[in-house]
Amino acid sequence: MVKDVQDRSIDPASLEMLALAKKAGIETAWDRFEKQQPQCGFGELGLCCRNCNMGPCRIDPFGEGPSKGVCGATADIIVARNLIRSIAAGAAAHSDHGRGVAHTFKLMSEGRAPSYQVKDKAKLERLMKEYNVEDQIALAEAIMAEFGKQEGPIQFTLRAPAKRIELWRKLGIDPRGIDREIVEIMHRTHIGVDNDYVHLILQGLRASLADGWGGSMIATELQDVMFGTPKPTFSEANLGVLEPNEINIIIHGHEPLLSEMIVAAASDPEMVELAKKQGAIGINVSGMCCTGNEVLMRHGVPVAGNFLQQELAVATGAVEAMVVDIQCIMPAIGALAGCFHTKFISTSPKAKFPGATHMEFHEETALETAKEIVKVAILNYQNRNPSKVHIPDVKTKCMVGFSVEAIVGALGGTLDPLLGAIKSGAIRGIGAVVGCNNPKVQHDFGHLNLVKELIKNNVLVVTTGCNALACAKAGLLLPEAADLAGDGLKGVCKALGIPPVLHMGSCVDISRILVAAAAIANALDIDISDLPAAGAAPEWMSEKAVSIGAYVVGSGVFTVLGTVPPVLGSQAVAGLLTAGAKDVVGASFAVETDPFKAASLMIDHIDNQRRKLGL
Ligand code: SF4
Ligand code: MSK
Repeated sequence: MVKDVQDRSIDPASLEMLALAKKAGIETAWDRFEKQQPQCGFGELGLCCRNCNMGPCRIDPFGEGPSKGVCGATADIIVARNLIRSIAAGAAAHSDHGRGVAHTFKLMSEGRAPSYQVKDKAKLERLMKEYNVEDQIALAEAIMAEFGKQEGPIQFTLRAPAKRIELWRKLGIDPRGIDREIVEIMHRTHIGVDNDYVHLILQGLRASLADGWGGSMIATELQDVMFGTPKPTFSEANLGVLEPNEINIIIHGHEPLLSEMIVAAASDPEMVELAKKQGAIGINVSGMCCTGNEVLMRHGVPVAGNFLQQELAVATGAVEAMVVDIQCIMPAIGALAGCFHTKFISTSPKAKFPGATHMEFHEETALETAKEIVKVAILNYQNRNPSKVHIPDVKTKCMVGFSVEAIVGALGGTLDPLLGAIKSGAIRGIGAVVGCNNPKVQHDFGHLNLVKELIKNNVLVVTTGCNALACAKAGLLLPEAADLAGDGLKGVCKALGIPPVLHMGSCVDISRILVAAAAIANALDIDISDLPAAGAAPEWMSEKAVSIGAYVVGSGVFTVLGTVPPVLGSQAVAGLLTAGAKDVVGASFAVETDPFKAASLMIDHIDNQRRKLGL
């Protein structure tokens, strides 16, 4: 547990704001985390069950109290059920995001969402070919049907290497439909249904695969079609991107459906004129969390920070509006915004918050609503209290937007130079580092130290989500960061003019990493589980991260978690995840809270894989 404010983060902008918040008596997630101590020991071990009203039941981990719930459920059953319910929630969140994007794509295709257009025609055509359909509406219908499919396969799962698909089918974990697998978890974990921990975990893997190769991949692909496939671009990151003399609008959450429109509305000359009339010199839109990643990589919109910085951004007193959609938005923002002039504006029909003004966003009228929101922010400028404004003078340049297409482009149109560098050992392997922040660990410490260790040891890092934003703030997304890399990786980066840490996007864009892994495995004629690659989520906290971890392992990639998942109450489940899974799906989890040791585990794994491949 972190006690001293100065130990809460390693990010200088956050530390500056945390000191200010302490002085001003502003409560943050770190304070609330401390007030929660000690957190429930049964919950931490996954040993508490509330699945029926004979409970709640809990199992005594020391063997002195009850060893079974009222129904007879053991620790193994309870831990497995709790874990896969988290997977169901995470897969549902990503996939419902994907469904929202697919729905907008369908409306756009039918001419009913005039604010949206096709920006990547080539990708659209590739998708139509993949789905074997003749027109855009048929594609929209086929993709929408993936959610309610009963028998599978989900089309994009066929992008996995043949050996992987064969394994999924043999194990019975090839997903049949996105919604079906999530619903089946809820059914199987109801009292008195599935009570075999291995069988439960396999269903968790199946639902997670429906997320990674289904819902998340649909979100990524259709976002690229509608908003453009990211290309390398430069921008800036951290709280210093807020402008003292401009209207500051922060877009926070996950769906680019909204943030794209806010970005467009804020550049409307009428809006800029109105801002000037209010005495501001312009309108400054910046992002936060994954919707921040979306507009960062497509438009170079600066990003104010990652998950744990959302309250700190409001505490700068310089934010006219924090506009949110779905996921990772703290309900605490409402009360905090009330201490400043900040308008907290919710927009999703799915997500309302205490203290927020709800301006509901619909695809048919998206740009109009976005303009109304921007106008509310502009008119709020006059309410800013200059004596409460404090913007840390901390921001860093970053290079972002490495979609798979962009990586292939940077390599000269083929994966061969990358494969050559891996074979020669110049690049030892690939590390996928992703995930959230969590006040259980020092903010950004796990992210940055793990990534730095990996690149120092010639592991090329691909990143998304809040890890990507931590790396952006620390300058690791710049080509110059190659100087921190080992000689081999440094040489490759310098030759190609790329950073040693490649920003691949938001959380749903981990699907890009799956596509890249499949392409490399296919090129080498091996399975993903044979690649010299490893994954990590050093500061994860969300249920989406549980689903991500499960589909990454289910796809064959060894993954290290930096915060402890609530599974240690069952030795059997913990053993299955950290060892047994290797014999089943060819990959397993490790838990390591020390990022330096986590890096060693990943590097050892990569070296073993290299040896097995004869490299
Ligand atoms: Fe207790 Fe079983 Fe009900 Fe869970 S399902 S609350 S273990 S009786
Ligand atoms: S935003 S899920 S805190 S990565 Fe995707 Fe960051 Fe985790 Fe949310």
